Amino acid sequence: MKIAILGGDGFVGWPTCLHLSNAGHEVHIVDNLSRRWIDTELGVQSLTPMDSIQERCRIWKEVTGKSLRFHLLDLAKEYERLKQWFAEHRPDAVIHFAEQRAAPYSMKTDRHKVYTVDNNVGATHHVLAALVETGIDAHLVHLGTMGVYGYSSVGAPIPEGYLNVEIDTPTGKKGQEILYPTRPGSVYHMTKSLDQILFQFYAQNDGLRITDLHQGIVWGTHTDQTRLHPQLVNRFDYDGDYGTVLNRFLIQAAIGYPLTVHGTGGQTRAFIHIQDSVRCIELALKDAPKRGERVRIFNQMTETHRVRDLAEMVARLSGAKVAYLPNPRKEAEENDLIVKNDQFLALGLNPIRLEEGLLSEVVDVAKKFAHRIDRSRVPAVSAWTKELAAQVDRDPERKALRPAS
Ligand code: NAD
Ligand code: USQ
Repeated sequence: MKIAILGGDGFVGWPTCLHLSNAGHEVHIVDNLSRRWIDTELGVQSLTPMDSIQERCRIWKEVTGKSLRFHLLDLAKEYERLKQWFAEHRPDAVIHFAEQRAAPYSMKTDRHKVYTVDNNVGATHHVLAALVETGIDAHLVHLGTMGVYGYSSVGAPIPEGYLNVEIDTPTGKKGQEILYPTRPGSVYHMTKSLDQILFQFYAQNDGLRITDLHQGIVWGTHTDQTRLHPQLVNRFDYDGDYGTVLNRFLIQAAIGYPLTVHGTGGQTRAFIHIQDSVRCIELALKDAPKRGERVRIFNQMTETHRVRDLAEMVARLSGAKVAYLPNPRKEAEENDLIVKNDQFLALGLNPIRLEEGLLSEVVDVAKKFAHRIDRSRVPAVSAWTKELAAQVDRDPERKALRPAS
């Protein structure tokens, strides 16, 4: 297949490009490199040294003989160019990763909120409108988030996207299938909820074939292909805005930094290893919906864990200390989470479980590149409200974690 990978320079996008190119597909990366610019804005860098996207593609060709083509394009700002690109390249499938994906970044200031909504909703809508306008019958696979469901304890498993409800009508109860009600916990997660409505409309109105993958927190760093050469290494975010919880705990353990648990650590979240994430995308690609079918939604996660249990596990493994800090986010202190993921299991996914070997692999990567870590960028300082920001600022334990300036 000819596949356009939008956002193919990112943490999940890059290993997906390699995986699908390795499987024999013709892969085109479309990215505006905004994630690299955000690193510059925040004054941070990936833990792992990343080459330019052009150099990464050159190395892939050298190692495997396979081509990856890179196209610099801003999906949110360059609608006409995107349309032309689709008309010229006519991909069989489009995988859409190209959004601002950090909840803390989306909550930093009003400017960051506006950017995140404009970028994410703009990019998604432009892709949909351009597919309709160019008449390309490509399967669109979008990376959504488990966070659209929200994290209140409902006491029942979260279904894959849809909920059957009964509505009282004058002639009795009528059954209906609706999108599971969204309860996003950040501006970023809200954009993924908005994406869902856009998909529903374009599938229903224009017959677009769309799969939305509600993904949990991705952890780990290497996949089979990124291991092939040091310059194919994946990016690895550790900072307080882009680093995700388990990967953060693992680098913190590697550099002797106390594990930064927010609040009681009673938050339960869904997780998936990066290798499984790329496998799931391939499985979803092969199982395309037909024209006129409703949006296909998969829960792309393999296990759930409570944040404090993860911290204790990493502490046991590494001897790290655990720091319970005031939570900068407005989120439930404790929640249960049971998630259905039957569709991927039925398609043959054999999940990688969180286990010591893989955890140690990340700690080893972190130790190797520990000299690249700026400890002052480790604390999470973006707060969801001004009151939470003040609380976080007053906390003596957090102050103790800050390096002297
Ligand atoms: P990332 O930030 O590393 O990669 C996103 C890529 O998209 C970057 O290369 C960026 O430059 C590009 N991009 C952003 N806006 C663009 C635009 N307007 N035009 C062109 N390119 C643009 O993110 P990631 O961790 O690889 O996540 C990829 C997708 O998966 C995101 O949509 C995210 O919401 C979703 N997701 C990620 C995780 C996770 O734990 N990383 C979990 C669940 C879902
Ligand atoms: N947390 C800590 N300590 C930290 C960092 C985070 O306790 O140092 C807590 C947070 O308060 C939160 C939980 O860990 O309760 C998860 O935070 P996270 O930053 O790992 O994940 P999140 O903000 O939800 O976002 C990440 C990705 C996002 C994706 C989402 C999937 O950045 O792109 O959509 O995971 S999900 O969480 O399932 O919605």
